[in-house]
Amino acid sequence: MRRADATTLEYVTSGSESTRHITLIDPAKQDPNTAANRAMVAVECGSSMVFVGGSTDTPDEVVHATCQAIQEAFELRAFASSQDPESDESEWQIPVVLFPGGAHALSPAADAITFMMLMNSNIRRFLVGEQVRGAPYIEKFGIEALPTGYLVCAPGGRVGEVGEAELIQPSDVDLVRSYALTARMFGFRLLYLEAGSGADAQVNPQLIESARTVDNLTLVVGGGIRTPEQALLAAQAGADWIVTGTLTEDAADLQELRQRIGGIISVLNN
Ligand code: 1GP
Repeated sequence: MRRADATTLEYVTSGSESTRHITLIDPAKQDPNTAANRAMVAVECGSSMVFVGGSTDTPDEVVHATCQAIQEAFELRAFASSQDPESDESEWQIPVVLFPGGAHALSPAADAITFMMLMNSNIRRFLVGEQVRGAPYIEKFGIEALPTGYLVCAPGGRVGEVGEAELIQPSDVDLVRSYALTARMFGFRLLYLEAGSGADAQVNPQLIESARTVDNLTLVVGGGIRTPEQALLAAQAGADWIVTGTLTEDAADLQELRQRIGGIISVLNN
């Protein structure tokens, strides 16, 4: 649930002293109730946004049930906090944002959607085709679109393969800057540098630094980040937001999840 006094885009693009954390929940990887429990632990640890999406072929119903379960959990926690003078209700006003693999993975229960162009794809479908199919539903559902340039960097993982991306290589510092400029000139507000879910290497920090030299773009970085040290590298290079997904999915239980996300957020806040 987002704050009543600001759009999700304002929340996402407003500067913050420290790099903020996004928890990515893939609806294909757990039932909605487990997803809600994981999202609550993430927010208790200081995660500032939830992305719902990831896999390429998850049906709408599963995405919707997951968004609903997370929203209901946050609303209950916000209400409980509003009744407790010691608690801060706004802690639970965390946007739930669709991170879609295509026009099929949409839900009216989401606050917003990363409305993305996979800028280095070789196929029309991921440049504009899925977007044209999804836009009328996004309008109908009243979901806020976050204009996002999405760039897949090596190793790229499954999204690189499915999206037929010409991967940005670790040494492509000038190319990534050209993409960042292009994103801004198209009017995108976010640029997402993606190494691929579960990647064995994170986005090269030099690529982040190079993209950072372009003003007025909010930089989101994800893929292969599992440790506080990796998160710190991305943050120091200039990421505004860091996304982690796999570390949530393969945590043995909520306690381990708390330690993992807590560890990452504590280095981001220092
Ligand atoms: C994938 O960038 C995200 O789109 C998260 O990647 O699963 O490797 O954390 P991980």
